[in-house]
Amino acid sequence: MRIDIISLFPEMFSPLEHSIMKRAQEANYLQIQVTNPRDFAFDKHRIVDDAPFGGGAGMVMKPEPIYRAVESVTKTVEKATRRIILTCPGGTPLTQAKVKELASFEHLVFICGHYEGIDGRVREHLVDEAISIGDYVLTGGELPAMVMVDAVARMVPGVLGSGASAPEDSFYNGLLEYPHYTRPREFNGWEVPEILLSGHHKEINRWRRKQSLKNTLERRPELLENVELSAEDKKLLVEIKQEQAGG
Ligand code: 4GS
Repeated sequence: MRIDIISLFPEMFSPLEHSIMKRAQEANYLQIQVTNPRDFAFDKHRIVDDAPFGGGAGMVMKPEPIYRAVESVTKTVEKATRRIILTCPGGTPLTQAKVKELASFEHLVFICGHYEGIDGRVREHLVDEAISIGDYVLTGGELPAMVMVDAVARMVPGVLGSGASAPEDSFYNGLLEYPHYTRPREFNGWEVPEILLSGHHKEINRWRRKQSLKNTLERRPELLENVELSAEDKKLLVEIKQEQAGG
């Protein structure tokens, strides 16, 4: 997958040069490039923002440098299925379902807003979709772009390596995760659940599924409404509710 990021602050993307994202790029599962719209501002002072028409505080990012920056990264990628995304609080909320959808494209372009915002014509004419990472306001679209790139990248085959854990994590199956434990068996008097030491894989899987259902029921019950529960899941939920009622 190829990912292009359009940002006035390319240095902010250094987290992508570490750990899994670094390895994924080195192994060529991902090609990520950051393009600065300032390089496409052709006036003497390379101006990328201006005061808003109609007045008001703050500056607005001009459309032409962003338009040219996007053109420069789209014309070099041939015949790719592509999505041009604006990171913006008014966009579609980011969910794991949305992440999976984005992961099906060959080329993603993220436009990061900064200052008060971007000239409205960018969203109206250039962008395929605006996406938000949550109902709060940040200083720029760089962190949201990084969140989206990270979440999408780990869905790309190969990125997580051979011990691929994407199918098991939170939200992949619509539920929260079960807890994980490692050595030592006892620490500070705190013990790991006995069942995990038993070697009974069927029982362990049942216990994990039950913990997953329990965490979801207790912390995010609304998620259960959108999950297909098996007969076994329903039995486990009855057990959980009985245990809760029993104190
Ligand atoms: C978000 C968000 C955001 C909005 C960018 C104010 C600078 C800022 N982008 N999800 N201007 N939440 N963007 O807060 O995506």
